[in-house]
Amino acid sequence: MGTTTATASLRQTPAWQALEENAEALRETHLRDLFAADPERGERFSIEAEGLFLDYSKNRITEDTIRLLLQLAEERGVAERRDAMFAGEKINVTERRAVLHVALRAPKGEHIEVDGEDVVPEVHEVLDRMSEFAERIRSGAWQGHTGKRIRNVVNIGIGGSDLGPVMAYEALRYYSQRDLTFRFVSNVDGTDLAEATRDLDPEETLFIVASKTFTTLETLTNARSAREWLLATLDDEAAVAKHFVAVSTNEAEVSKFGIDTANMFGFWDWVGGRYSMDSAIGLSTMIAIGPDNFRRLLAGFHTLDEHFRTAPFERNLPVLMGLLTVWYADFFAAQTVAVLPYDQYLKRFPAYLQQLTMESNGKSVTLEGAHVDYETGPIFWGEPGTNGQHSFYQLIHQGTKLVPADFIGFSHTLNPIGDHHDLLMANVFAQTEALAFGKTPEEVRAEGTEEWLVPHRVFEGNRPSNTILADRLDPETLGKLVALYEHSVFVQGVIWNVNSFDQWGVELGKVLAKRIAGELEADSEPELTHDSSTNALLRRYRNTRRTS
Ligand code: G6Q
Repeated sequence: MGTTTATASLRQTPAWQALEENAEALRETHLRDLFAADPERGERFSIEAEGLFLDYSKNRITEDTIRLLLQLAEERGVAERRDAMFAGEKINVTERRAVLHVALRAPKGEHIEVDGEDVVPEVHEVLDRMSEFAERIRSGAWQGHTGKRIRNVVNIGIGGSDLGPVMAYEALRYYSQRDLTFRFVSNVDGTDLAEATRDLDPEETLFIVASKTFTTLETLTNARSAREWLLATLDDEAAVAKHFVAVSTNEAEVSKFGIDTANMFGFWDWVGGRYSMDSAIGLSTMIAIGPDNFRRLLAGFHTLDEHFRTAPFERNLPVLMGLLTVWYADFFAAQTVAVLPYDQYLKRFPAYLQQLTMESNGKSVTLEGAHVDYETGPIFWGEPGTNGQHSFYQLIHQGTKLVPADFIGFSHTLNPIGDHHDLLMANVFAQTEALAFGKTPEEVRAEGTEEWLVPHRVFEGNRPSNTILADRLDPETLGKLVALYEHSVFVQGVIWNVNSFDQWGVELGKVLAKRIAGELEADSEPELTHDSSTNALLRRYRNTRRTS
């Protein structure tokens, strides 16, 4: 577990101290000056690997910064911990689990062991079963209880069992079978299920209940109500077998719910919820895009895994991106990172990344349980461009907060219509340029602006961004992009010496709500022993619910 250096206080490491000095020296340096001093800067701070091009030159860094960040990665043992993850060591120490999402996309024939057992054959066994099932749905061979073919697929899951599937479905919609309808139900708010099913024919609807534990309140509540909805029309318990399948690690709970375990697709405790979109949790994705495209998605993930595992750190995309995130969070007090995909299909990508990054690195104790004395995971947020430009970009350009941003764009669009794509991409380049270089008072005056208006129209610039370009949004590319962020998160977690793979904050919510739900549902006034605010809120809710 860890290297000796990783347990030393982060702030005391030589690289950290040198980085503090480097940041101090750069505090007043403008990107304008950095670019003016080095005509090659754009090329110097760009790399291309595995079909992804990363331009990180518009960051507030020098070659010294990168050298020191790489030194920090070395001092913190990033390579050793990466190798421990790939080797199946139980690096998720608080849950005593291996962390092996990389095994989900390992090609047949590779060996990855957990507790002395090669897990790759099992992974492919499940993939083969999923493929067979997906083909039966896609071809119409799988019939519902009344003999009709399935036309609607509803994934019921939450968190990691929802965000990956919904993001991947939206991202790869272009490749989806268009005579199938996909819906995703996550919220325990009955509105979610009601709106998702209101126009569907139960005879043509398949529910995928996706839950690693199969004990999650939201998912089981939705699944039970979905079963009632189905049986209200089909009126025969036997229909459940034709209209419900499960994705889970918990066979006992699946069968207790009434789903035939022959229709269950399994995965393993070494797959974290937010790292599970390429396990059986991706069944809805596979039905949508087909098994071949799903395997292309996995191949993309694997390509980036291999890159992360083998590329030298100075040319390693997730290492560089992870280090830059640490750089702004810890040395420039940046509280957030904006993710701005210029592709409508990636509209749920920021939401997906929010869970991946914030649930992973939103931690404040080290692996050894000590409180950190430095900043850890920043807030991730974003919207697809160009929509964000017409709302919150104002703050990024002229506000008082530093918001490092990742711009993501593609050379080719999947929907060539007129000059839309050039216009879209023109905005990517224009935005990153404006953020970096801004507009000086002299430039504003030269435009003929009246003096009193000048301060309002000045753009300080010096706002950092990364630009990630790829050829087109296909299944491989999506796999590479997700793996890029997964491994970037890993690198950050190692630097900060936190466990990126547990989520005790999520577990807390699961327990608390159960207790209060009992108090809300009790027939007679329960004795409330919360604080005075919570007690009063509960009483008020109980009373108003009764009277209205
Ligand atoms: C992910 C988290 C969390 C989890 C959900 C759903 O890393 O653990 O988001 O995915 O709470 O859990 P189940 O899949 O067990 O229903």
